[in-house]
Amino acid sequence: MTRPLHSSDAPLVGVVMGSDSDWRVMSDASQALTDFGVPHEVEVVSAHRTPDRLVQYGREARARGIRVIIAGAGGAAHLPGMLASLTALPVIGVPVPLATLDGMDSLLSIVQMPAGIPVATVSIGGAKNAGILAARILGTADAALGDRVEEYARALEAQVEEKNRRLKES
Ligand code: RP5
Repeated sequence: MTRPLHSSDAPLVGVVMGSDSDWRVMSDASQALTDFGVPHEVEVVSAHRTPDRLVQYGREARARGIRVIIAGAGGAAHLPGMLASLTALPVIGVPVPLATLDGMDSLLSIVQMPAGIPVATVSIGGAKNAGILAARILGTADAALGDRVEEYARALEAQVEEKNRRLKES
């Protein structure tokens, strides 16, 4: 699954995170996108430490050709919601677990958005699913990518069938 989505390498997904310390989790999103052949960019954008950068990123992403934003942050995780308020692009939020509170604080900071400004929140630490969800969204308008997403789901299904077969044999 390493074929590029388009001939150009222009990023279609922006993977952003509040700190480089979030990369241990967010790299899974980047890996999933790479596996599906989706060109993407990776940036540190902090809602609290770099507010001007946050506004610029959110306001310019769509015009730059980005189609989906994956935003991960820990603790007082305002990055996904603030980005969603600055752009019409779909935003997928990843609650990053920190040492304290096990990521519940991140989850609640991201998931409880006011009506009108949605963030599609994945599970705590669920960056891989965020990458797959972005591929699914882009796959609605790109048949080849949609096919790769479907192949992936079929492969998972086959793995379970194989495990069942072995279980019955043992
Ligand atoms: C959040 O604060 C970041 O998203 C990160 O999860 C957390 C800690 O950041 P560092 O102090 O490690 O840079 O805004």
